[in-house]
Amino acid sequence: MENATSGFNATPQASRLHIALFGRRNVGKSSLFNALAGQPAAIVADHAGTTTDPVRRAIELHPLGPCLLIDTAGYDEADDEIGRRRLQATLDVAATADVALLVTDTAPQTIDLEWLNRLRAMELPVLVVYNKGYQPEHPLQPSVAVDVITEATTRLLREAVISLAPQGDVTPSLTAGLAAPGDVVLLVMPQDRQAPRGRLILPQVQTIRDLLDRECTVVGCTPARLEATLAALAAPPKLMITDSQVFDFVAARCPEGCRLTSFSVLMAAAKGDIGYLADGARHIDRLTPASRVLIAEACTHAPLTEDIGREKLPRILRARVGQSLEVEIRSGKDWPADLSGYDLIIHCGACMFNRRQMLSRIARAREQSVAMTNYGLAIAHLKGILPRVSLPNTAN
Ligand SMILES: Nc1nc2c(ncn2[C@@H]2O[C@H](COP(=O)(O)OP(=O)(O)OP(=O)(O)O)[C@@H](O)[C@H]2O)c(=O)[nH]1
Ligand SMILES: [Mg+2]
Repeated sequence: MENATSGFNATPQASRLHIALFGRRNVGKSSLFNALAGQPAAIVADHAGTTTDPVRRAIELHPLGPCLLIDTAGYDEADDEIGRRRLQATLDVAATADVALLVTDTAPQTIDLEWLNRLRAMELPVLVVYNKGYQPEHPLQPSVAVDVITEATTRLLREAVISLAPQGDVTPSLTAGLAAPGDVVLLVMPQDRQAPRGRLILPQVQTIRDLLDRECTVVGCTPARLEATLAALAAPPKLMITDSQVFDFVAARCPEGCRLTSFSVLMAAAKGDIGYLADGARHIDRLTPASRVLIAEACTHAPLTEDIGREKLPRILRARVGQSLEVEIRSGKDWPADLSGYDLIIHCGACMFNRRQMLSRIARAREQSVAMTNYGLAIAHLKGILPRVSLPNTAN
C-alpha cells in the first residue's frame, strides 16, 4: 500500500489510531471514508456491495495525530461463502479498531443495533453517523447527522470523531517506569542472519526513540561487544535491554543493580496484558509430553533457518517437556477461534499489531481459560531468568 504508512518518514500502522467505518451496504461508508481522507481513496458507487475488502488510508487528524482510516464491506453481506469471508474480514477490523463509526442512512435497523452492541461490548467508542441528510427523531448517542457530499458536514464529522477518540498515544510508552532522564541504557542487538539488511527492526527503533524521549543516554552493541562496551562505560548502565535470543548470555553479564529486560517483553507490555503473559510463561512448568502448544506470530515472513518461533522455541520446549510435545505454528491473521485444545499459547512480540488487536487475542485466550505468553517471557522462564527480568509499568 503506497501511502503515508509506507514511506521512510512514516509512523508505523501499529502506532496509529485506528478509526474504522461499519454499516450496511450502500449507506455511504466509503463516501465518509473519502471525506475524512480528503481524497477519493475508496470506490463509491450506487450499488450495494461496492467495497469488498477493507481499505486502509493513513491520515493526520489534528489534534489526534497519525490515524489509520479503515473502510469495510457492508455487514449485511449475503450469507454465502464469500459473504461470510467478507464478514470475517470486517470482524477482524473491529478487533483492531480504536474508534468505530457506525453508519446508517435510515433509522437503525436490527442488524445496526446488534453491531452497535457488539462494538460497545468490545469497549470501543462508537459514533453513530446518520448519513445522506437523514435526520433521526431520537438520535442514538453519541451521534452526528451529516450529508457527506456537502463540504460543511465533513467538518462536523471530523469534529465528532475527534471528540470521541481517546486522547494521547494509542500505545503506552515502551519503557514506562524502567528508565529515568539521564539514565544510561545499554541495548544488546545481535545483527545476525535474522536481522533485515541495512536497518534495525521496529522494536529496536521504537525503543531507542522512546528512551531518547525520556532523555536517556542510549548505548548499543552486539553480544560480541557486550563485555568491552560495559568496560568502556564510566559506570554500569541503569538498564539493559536485549534481544530475547541472547537473554541468558546478557543476564550472566548484567552488572548488579542494573535492570534487565528484552525488546520482546517491552513490546508485549505495551501491546498487551503483561500480567497475564507473565503468568502464562510460568505455565510452561505444567506442560506434559502430551500437551499442545500454539506458537503464533504476527508477521508472515518467510521462515529462516534458526527462526525463533519455528525452530528455536519448539526445540527448547521439547528438550524441556518431552519430544512428543505437540507444537503448532500459525502466522499472520491465522488465529483459531477455538483455542480450547491448546495448553499454552506463545505469541511473538507483535510489533506489527496494534494494542487493540493484541488485547483482543489475549481476551480470547482468557475467555477460553488458555494460558498465553510471548517469546521473550517464555525464553526468560525457560532459561530460569524470569525473576531477574524487569517488567515495564504500562499502567503509566
Ligand atoms: N445524497 C447523498 N448520497 C450519498 C451520501 N453518501 C453517499 N451517498 C451515495 O450513496 C451511494 C453509496 O455510497 P458508498 O459510499 O459507496 O456506500 P458504502 O456504504 O460504501 O457502500 P458499499 O461499499 O456497497 O457497502 C453512492 O451513490 C453515493 O454517492 C450523502 O451523504 N448524500
Ligand atoms: Mg463502500
